[in-house]
Amino acid sequence: MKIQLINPNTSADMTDTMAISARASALSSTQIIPSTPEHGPKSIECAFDEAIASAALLDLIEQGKQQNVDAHIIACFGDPALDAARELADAPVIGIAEAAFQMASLISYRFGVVTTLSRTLPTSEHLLSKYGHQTHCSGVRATDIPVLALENIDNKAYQLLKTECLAAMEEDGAEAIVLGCAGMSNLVNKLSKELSIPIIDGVSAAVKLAESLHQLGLKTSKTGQYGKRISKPFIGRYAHWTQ
Ligand code: 2AL
Repeated sequence: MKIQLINPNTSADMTDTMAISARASALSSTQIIPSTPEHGPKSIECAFDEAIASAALLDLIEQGKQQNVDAHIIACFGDPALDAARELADAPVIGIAEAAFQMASLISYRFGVVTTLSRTLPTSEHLLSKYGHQTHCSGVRATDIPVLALENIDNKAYQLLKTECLAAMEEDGAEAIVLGCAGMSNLVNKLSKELSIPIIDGVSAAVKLAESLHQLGLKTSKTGQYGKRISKPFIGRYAHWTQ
């Protein structure tokens, strides 16, 4: 099968990192097609970044559709434009936050989330509530590591991340930890070994869910909320969306 792996920020280095993680967890028959927008913020860390990144992200979903991909992954922990992408796509669209929460809830009664900036805490909290995982989350913790500092993470930042994971376990009672950024996907093995607790990376979780849905022949329902978008004229730079 073909999985389009969309990094909605414009950091090509981050796309490369997540593509390595995605390929490491994918079946050998799965083709991972990494995709980075040409326009938009270098990292997504607040509502403004998300809003600007969303239009380019939807263009990439359309591109993936033209390439007949079997699933799209939105690899940013805020799951930006996920509902809009599902309206556009026929194939499944999987956000890495939702994928990670789903996987974590299968192997732990309470999981913790360790993310980047404190500024992004409400985003994770809103998503937990939206997806119905709030009661199974022991808490969301921030490291205050900017997303772009994860590209070449130094030991100081890694220790910060590990400290928050330990605090999630010891103070909050987390039985598993969800890493709250696609740029952390390459740290999952090291953290798993050092902390002896399940560590869930949303990119790998999304790949495995995409493969499962494909093998079961399940696609996005086109009835109701994820039905086709409403036809109308679009003006100016969005004229290509006119139907
Ligand atoms: C993210 C992420 O996964 N990619 C990005 O640009 N921002 N998430 C986050 N919590 O900051």
